[in-house]
Amino acid sequence: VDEAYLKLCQYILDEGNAKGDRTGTGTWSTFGYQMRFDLQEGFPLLTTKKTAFRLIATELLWFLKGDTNVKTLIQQRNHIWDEWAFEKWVTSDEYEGPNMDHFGNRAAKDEQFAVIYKEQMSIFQEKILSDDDFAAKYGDLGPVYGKQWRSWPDAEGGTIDQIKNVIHSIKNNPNSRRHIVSAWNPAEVDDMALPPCHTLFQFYVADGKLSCQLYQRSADVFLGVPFNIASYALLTHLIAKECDLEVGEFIHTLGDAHIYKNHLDQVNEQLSREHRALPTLHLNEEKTSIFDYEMEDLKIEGYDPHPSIKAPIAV
Ligand code: THF
Repeated sequence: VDEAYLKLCQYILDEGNAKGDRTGTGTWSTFGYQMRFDLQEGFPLLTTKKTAFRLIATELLWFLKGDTNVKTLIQQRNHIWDEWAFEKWVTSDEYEGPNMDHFGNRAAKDEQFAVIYKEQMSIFQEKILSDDDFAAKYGDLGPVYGKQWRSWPDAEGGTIDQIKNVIHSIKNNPNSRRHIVSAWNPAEVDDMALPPCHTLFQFYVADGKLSCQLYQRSADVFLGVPFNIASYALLTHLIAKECDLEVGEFIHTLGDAHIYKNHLDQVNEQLSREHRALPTLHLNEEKTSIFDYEMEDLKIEGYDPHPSIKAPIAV
């Protein structure tokens, strides 16, 4: 896993285009790239940098439950979606605190502002946890992954459960070429805090094994991609178990794959490290439905990574 991932990093450094972006951070970027991971070789959690499986798993379970509110994540000490909810709050007319325009960029460059931002962010997190009305209004990210996966609006005023349907089709018609889940709903993209980066995934059954391919339109290679690989690998394990199949490959297809300019030192540090043996994933055998898993049901064993490498997230 680390070899394929670091090869992508090196490729972007060697061949990437200098490209501006929505967040104003600046990137090195390439378009169209594919990696393949054999899930039989171990669980694909990077070993050249400690990668937080707990955050990846709680996020995936949050998607699978159809949840779109960051409150559930914050309750589990998972803060990877906070910035997008915070953005909604600080740009609303109810917000009366110090100006937070472009908070992501400014916090990365200006230490004094970073202190003020952290203060506002913790007030926000506290309010989400303690005030249900506030959480309902500002914790919700709009019709993001959880909503599209579990209740995509149909033309008759009902909803479509894409996860339930794809499990049904894998079980009943494994050879189908239509095992697809789409998060990209053009009618609702404008209402989402962030349009889905993982736009569409497809499953494939051969030889008693379940494979998954993801098309990711935009890939933050240093911070996001290590999470994304492990997340879809975990999803493939959960669906395979539900369908009585072994795991096959995870194929990761990237659109705009970019390294933010303020992640270059971190990438170079990681490129200098040697990879180690992959961990293994253990699922609670007693769980019978993919919708019933909790964090305690998912265990990673034999994970011995190099230390984590901190980097600012672009918002
Ligand atoms: N926006 C951007 N710019 N990059 C992304 O990867 C991204 N995501 C999700 C939504 N918007 C995105 C959120 N996923 C981290 C990792 C994944 C995220 C968001 C943040 C992160 O900061 N990880 C750090 C710290 C983790 C910790 O708190 O311990 C890390 O070192 O891994 C794409 O899915």
